Amino acid sequence: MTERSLVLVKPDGFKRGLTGEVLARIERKGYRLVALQILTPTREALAEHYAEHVGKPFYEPLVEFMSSGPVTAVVIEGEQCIAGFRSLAGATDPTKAAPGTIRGDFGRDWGTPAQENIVHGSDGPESATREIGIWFPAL
Ligand code: RTP
Ligand code: MG
Repeated sequence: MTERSLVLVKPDGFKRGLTGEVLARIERKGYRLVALQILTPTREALAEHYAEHVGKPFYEPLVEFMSSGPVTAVVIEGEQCIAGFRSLAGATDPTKAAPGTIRGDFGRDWGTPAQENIVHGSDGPESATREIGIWFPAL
């Protein structure tokens, strides 16, 4: 089934110049880029985006990190691209992510001081619709 997913190149990925690398991997996989913007997320947008994590111990450091600089927000489209992009991204903790995945190849510094793992990808069809609405209200 053709799906859309919301991908973020997080501030660590952006700062390290990995945006093109992430986009290249998405395109190489055969997914299409539907919309793209560079912006520094507000705390308000992040509270919506990370609604499921509000109140968890890692929430505050996560928002600090995510609002610390520009991110690239991207809507991708393709056959089962939600699960497919999460495979490309690899495990949440970059020290456990397999080599060949974005987080396995480039992620580091887990927990010091924030949970830096290069990318975000929607985790299901409902999250994807909800998150695309937050970052791209016009879509
Ligand atoms: P994402 O949402 O960024 O694609 O990552 P995910 O689904 O693999 O991970 P999720 O559980 O949704 O967590 C969102 C982000 O919060 C940070 N995090 N830190 N235990 C921790 O310290 C912890 N757990 C999560 C990470 O930046 C993670 O990507
Ligand atoms: Mg998640």
